[in-house]
Amino acid sequence: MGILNVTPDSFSDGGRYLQPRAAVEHGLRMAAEGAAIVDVGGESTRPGAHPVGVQEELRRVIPVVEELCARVGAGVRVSIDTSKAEVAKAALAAGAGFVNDVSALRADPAMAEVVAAGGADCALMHMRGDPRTMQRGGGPAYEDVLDEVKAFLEQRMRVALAAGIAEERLLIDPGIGFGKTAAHNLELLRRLPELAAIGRPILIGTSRKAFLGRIAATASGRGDEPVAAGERLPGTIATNVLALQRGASVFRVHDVAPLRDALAAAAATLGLTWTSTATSGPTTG
Ligand code: PMM
Repeated sequence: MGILNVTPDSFSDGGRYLQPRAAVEHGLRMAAEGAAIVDVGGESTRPGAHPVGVQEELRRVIPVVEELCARVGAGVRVSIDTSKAEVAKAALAAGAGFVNDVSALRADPAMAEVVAAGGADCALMHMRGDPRTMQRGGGPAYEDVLDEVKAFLEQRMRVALAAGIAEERLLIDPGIGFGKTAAHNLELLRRLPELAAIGRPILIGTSRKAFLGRIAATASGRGDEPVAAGERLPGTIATNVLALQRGASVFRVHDVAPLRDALAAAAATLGLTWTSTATSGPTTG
């Protein structure tokens, strides 16, 4: 899953793809590099980000979704990264086939029905709080982060099923970096097989996230200041490869070509048959 943020303020690529033409070209490039899904988002979810109104979000994303859907080849799906039912509905009407809702159908009471009526695939992600507040204060606390995330995802799956979304359309995502400390993120990655027990494909998003910047800063003796987002590819590769080994099958990333090659090599080593469009084998079924 290639990330296409049509926003002025996303943490690593904000402002780069605000012009529809630049956004579409980048989406097509990621598809050509092997992304099976291109995830178009018009509202930043970085910590502290301010909400965007529905009209502004529609204005940013719909022209991009329309043109991408017309131009990506067969076998590549366009996803809409939104928590607003109106945006999801317009994107599905424009040809998108996947709704990536970081609120897991909580932010907008009309969202579940839109996904169900559109027959779309849907990623349910765990988040503590909302993007404005999730990393505030002394940091979030959990009794057992994996157990809480798992119980949340099971509960959101029940809500989705009750709204008429078909089970085979659902993916689950522990929400790396959303209301979690670095230690929580690492524990979730380590214990991913426990989430795989839910029985739905796992989507994982570690790409360029801050905890990788801090690990790299420590490793290279640069102190407490995280390395820049553009320097977090090695950590992105390491965590996605380990997530593959632990049962993830959809990898939301900025750098599609390097991740394609890393995941292919990892899958071959593990004896999995993985292409950028499918995983199967002993550990992922
Ligand atoms: N992370 C971001 C945005 N959307 N969606 C899912 N399902 N999982 C994630 O981990 C996730 C997401 C934040 O990253 P970005 O600002 O680079 O898009």
